[in-house]
Formats: sequence, structure tokens, C-alpha cells
Amino acid sequence: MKPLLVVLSSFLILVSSFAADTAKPNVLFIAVDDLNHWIGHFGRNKQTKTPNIDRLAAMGVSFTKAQCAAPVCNPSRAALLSGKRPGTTGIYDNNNPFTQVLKPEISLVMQFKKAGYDTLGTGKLWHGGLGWPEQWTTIQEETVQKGSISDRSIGGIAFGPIVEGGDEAVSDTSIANFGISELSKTHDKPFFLTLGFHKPHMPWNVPQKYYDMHPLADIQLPPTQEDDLSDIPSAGLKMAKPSGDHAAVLASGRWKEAVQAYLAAISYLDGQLGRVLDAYDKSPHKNNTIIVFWGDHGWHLGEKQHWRKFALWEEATRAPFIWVVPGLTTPGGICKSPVDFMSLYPTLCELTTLPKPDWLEGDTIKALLADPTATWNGVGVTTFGQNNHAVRTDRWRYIRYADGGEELYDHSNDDYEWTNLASKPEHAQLKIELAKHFPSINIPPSAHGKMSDNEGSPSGKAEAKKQKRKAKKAAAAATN
Ligand SMILES: [Ca+2]
Repeated sequence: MKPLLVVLSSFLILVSSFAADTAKPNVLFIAVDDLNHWIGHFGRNKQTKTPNIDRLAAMGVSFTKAQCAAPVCNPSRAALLSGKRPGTTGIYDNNNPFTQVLKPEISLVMQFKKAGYDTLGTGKLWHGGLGWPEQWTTIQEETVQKGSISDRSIGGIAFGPIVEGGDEAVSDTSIANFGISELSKTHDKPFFLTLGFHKPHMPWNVPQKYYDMHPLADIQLPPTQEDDLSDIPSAGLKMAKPSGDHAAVLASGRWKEAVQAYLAAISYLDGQLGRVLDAYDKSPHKNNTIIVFWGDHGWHLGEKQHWRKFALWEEATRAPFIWVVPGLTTPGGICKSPVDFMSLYPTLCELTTLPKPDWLEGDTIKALLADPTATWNGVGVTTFGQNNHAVRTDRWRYIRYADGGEELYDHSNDDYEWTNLASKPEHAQLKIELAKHFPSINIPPSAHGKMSDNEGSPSGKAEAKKQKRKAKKAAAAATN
């Protein structure tokens, strides 16, 4: 009796693993940190060089109006990976640790692990790293070789080329290596492979050759208007904070250098993606692997006299969002409909026939993946702090702050959101309609606490600390 059971059960295991292998597509889940809309095929910045991001876009569908759920790392990722918006969890900023509010069971990665996938991860997925260890069947630590940096930081805007050391002096290279290795292997289970790249997050320390790709003499500053802040309500001015980074950059006279450094960091990241895509092209899993490529939010480089994320304008909220789904997407698809990153969790569940948890707040975008021009009534919604929201439709951006301050921009003729139309009486009804998209649940911020933020600096944590001390010193010197 016993031998028969053993035979029978091994047969069943064989059958079920075969079924899993053929029925369940693998997922290559690529996160990038602080990459705004400066990618080639968007045309927003003509100087950016991203042949591999553009190559990936040409393989599937690229969303040109994708909005983050929050314009800050921790809340953006927590929302995307939990399926719950910032207003539902109270995770609004980097000082609301996600681990104090969420449980591992809520994680997108966990759904794949529960479904029998191998969950393989390296780099930064949640704020600070990969998050709870129990999500993963395999974790690959990052490695980095020692490099020597020529520091050109302007206060907290940290950059400068690596003058001694190649790509291996940036830990993202080891992240790409792991992806290449896993894509080349045979796997006996379906896999969910996470590559959480750090760049182009600061510090923009990448090898000199990437700086050389963007000669300083050719650098164009992003378009700005001198009086752009004159029609912005006080809550918006507080977010722009022109007396902060922007004042320091202007005082340094080196705005173009900072733009060059960001472009260099993007080009480095693009090169790493290219290595992964080469491996994907040769991979035995190619025809059965979904690729999702997403950024956690955008970045200002002086637009609205603002730097970094931490705002509700297009520069801070728009990020790359590219899908390749074998058998569903058609190469070269461009989707101009507005979506937000809350769509990611339910869509991945749907495409891999995993049960869709009942707590998810986003809508699936499968219809747009099948036909990027399909009729779409969805919008993109971004939250920064309790009761501060922005909604992006195909044509409009409407921002409403907690104190009632408002901004309304017409993207049919104002790509850079220079003219705030919110006070125009003819738009009163439009604002009412747009406000209906704002989340109805807006709980107070969750417990405050400190989180470690692994910035993926070239030489690890000690270097990050050193950079911080340097930046502090430079900032102090700038105010003197
Ligand atoms: Ca303005």
C-alpha cells in the first residue's frame, strides 16, 4: 500500500509541477528608483539617452501618463506592493515605516510565493530593501567594488563621477548580474524575479563614461518660467520650497552639472537594463515571462524652483511604466490613457490567474495591454500627505491640498503646468467632477519612526554616511 501511495504522490507532484510550469507565466519585475519621465521615447527631455528603456518599450506597451500613488519612495512602494492607497494605510511619507502598519501577507510578492512560485529578489523593492524575508525563496545580496568619486555635490544634491572604477563600482551592476544569471538558468517552478535597481537615485555617482555621454557644453536646462510660483497656493509653495535646493543650486552656478549628473545616472541604469534584456532575449523562459518595468515616482530638476520628488506636479508624479506580456501585448504599443500604479497588483494577479485579494484598491489594465487605444475611463491619482491629492486625466491635472488650496492645469496647451486655472469660474463644474476621483478614505499618518534607506551608494553604507556628513557640511557652508 505504502509504495503505491509514494508512486501516486510523486506522479501527482510531477503532474502539478508540469501544469504550473506551462500554465503560470514567470514575472520579471524591474523597479527603478527616482527615474522621472526623462526617457527617450517620451520626448520630454531630448538629451536623455535610454536606448534600452526604449527597446523594452518597443517590445510591449509603454504608458505615457502613469502616475505614482505617492511622490515619495516609501509610500509609493508600500501602496503599489500592498494594493492599498496612502490614505487607507496612513503611510504618507518616509517616516511612516510600512512594517509598523502592514503584514507580509499583504505583499504582492507573497501572493506569488503562496501560489508556488520561486520568489527571487535583489536590490530595493520596498523602501530600504527587499522588505520581509519571508516573501522570498531566494535573496541575492548586492556586491560592489571600491571606486573613487570626484565629488561635485551641491548641498544635498549629491553627485560626481566615479573616476577610478568601472560599472562594478555601482551595486546595480550586481543586481543586473543576478537577473542575467536567473534568466539563463532552467527553473523547475515558475519564478517571480525582482530586480530592484537603485539608480538614478542620488548620489549620482556613476562612472565618468556616462558623464561623457552628456557633455556639459550641450546640456540644456529644463524649461521654466520665472514667475511660475506666483499663481500657486501656499500649500504648493511649501512643497516647492524654492529657498531650499533650488536656491543652493542657483547660488552654485552649476545647475547644468546637476542635470548632466542625473542624465548620466539614467544612462548607467539604462545600460544595466540592456544587459538584462540581452539575457531575456536569449532566455529559455522568454516566451513565458511577463516583464513589468516601473519607477517609484518622478523627479524635479528645478521646474517650479523645486528639486527631488515630494510634490504633486507632473514632474514628481509621472514615471515609466512598461509591460511586455507574451501573447497579449503587441510590440510598439503606446498607451496615452492615464493610469496609476495601483493597477499593477490586480493586473499581475489577473495575468497570472492568481486570486485577486479583496483589499486591492486599483483597477486592472489588462484591456489596455491588449489594446492601448481601448476606451478607458480611469485616471491617475497621487497623494502626498493626508488629504493632499492630485488627479490626472487625459487632459487635466487637478490638485487639492488639505487646506483647500487648488491648482488646475490644462495639458492640451500647458505641458509644464505653468498656468493655474483653478480660480476660473468656468472650471467650477470640472473641478467638482475631477474631485470625485479623490480617495474617500484619508486616515491620519501612521506611527512615525525612522527607516533605513539603502541608497545603493558605490561603496556601501560607510560611503553613504560620509556623503551625508559632506552634504551637511556643504549645506552649512552654503547658508553662511
Ligand atoms: Ca504657475
